[in-house]
Amino acid sequence: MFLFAFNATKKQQNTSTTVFSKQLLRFMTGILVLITGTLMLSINAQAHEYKVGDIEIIHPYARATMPQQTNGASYFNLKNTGQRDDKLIGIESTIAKTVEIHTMEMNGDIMKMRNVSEIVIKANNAITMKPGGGYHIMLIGLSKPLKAGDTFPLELEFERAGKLEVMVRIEATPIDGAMTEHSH
Ligand SMILES: [Cu+2]
Repeated sequence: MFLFAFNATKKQQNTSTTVFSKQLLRFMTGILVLITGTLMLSINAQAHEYKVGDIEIIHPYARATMPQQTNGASYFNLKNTGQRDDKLIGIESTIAKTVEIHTMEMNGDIMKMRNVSEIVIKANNAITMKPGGGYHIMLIGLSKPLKAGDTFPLELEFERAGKLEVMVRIEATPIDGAMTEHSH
């Protein structure tokens, strides 16, 4: 009787050890997956940068479009690491008939887009483009729909730093994104 009880306790201990190590293994695997994922992401982000003179273009991307959509938009971060102001004065692409620099501002309740001829990037400063406000690159008359996973070239011209070609990555559009942002 006494022996039996002892055995039972021992068995329980073994089981709980097994359960514990299984959980630990799962936890460790989870951590590993997380670390690997983070590493790959940061390598990806680092690889997607372009530089000409003091100007850096970081992560140029565009939102995927629907087949019937004729216009699209591209965004990137602009950085001027130099001691003098520079200007983005020209932009071209084979992906669209016309490429324009737009700003988007709230005018009361109405979102208004305006075509501007240049973007000034102040010395030691950065400009972040993102959907929903501020600057974006408008692609008017797309030669083909923008498909997530594809890339297309964008030729940028800066007054001081000169010309730079970047590859724009097309990213999936969030469900409610495209319609509200880029209906002219
Ligand atoms: Cu626009």
